[in-house]
Amino acid sequence: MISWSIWRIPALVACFLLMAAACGSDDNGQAYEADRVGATASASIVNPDGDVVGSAEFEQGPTGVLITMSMSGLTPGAHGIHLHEVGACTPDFKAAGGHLTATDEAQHGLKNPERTVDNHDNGDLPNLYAAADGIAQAEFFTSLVTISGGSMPALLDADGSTLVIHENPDDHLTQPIGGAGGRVGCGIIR
Ligand SMILES: [Cu+2]
Repeated sequence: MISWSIWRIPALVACFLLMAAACGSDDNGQAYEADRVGATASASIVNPDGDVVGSAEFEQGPTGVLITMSMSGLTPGAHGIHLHEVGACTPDFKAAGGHLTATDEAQHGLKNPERTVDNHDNGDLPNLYAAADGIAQAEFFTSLVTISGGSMPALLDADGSTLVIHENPDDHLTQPIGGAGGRVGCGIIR
């Protein structure tokens, strides 16, 4: 009888967790599809000539998405890097559209004092730094997007999304892209 009871406890906990994962709700009681923890995506990053110059892996964690990437052929130093709203890099990188956001009123910039949880630019990330040889390796974490939907805008939504690398640093303040300049790398997230 004792061993049966001990076995029952984790089973009941597991059932509860499964129910919670299948049907979450926010503070307002609105149901949303829970983030699929462990969901993954990846992107092959090309330069404006279409040559593959890097790659990125995306993994959904319980509170956000971990991005692991490597890239070569960059000018040394800081480069703005963002999640853009359309999964396209051709005919040129403008096809990637603007940043992935949940509102047209989105405020760009991690240091922007006008920014709130209701209007942040979901595509924002810290800068990517390339070494003297043009190689950059980085891990980023963002709680402002999801891989496939749930609490935040999805990378793999109907029109997809892209990881875009800019020629200059993002100052994390200036609208709409932190003064990061042209687009030197683009990867469709799949
Ligand atoms: Cu950008």
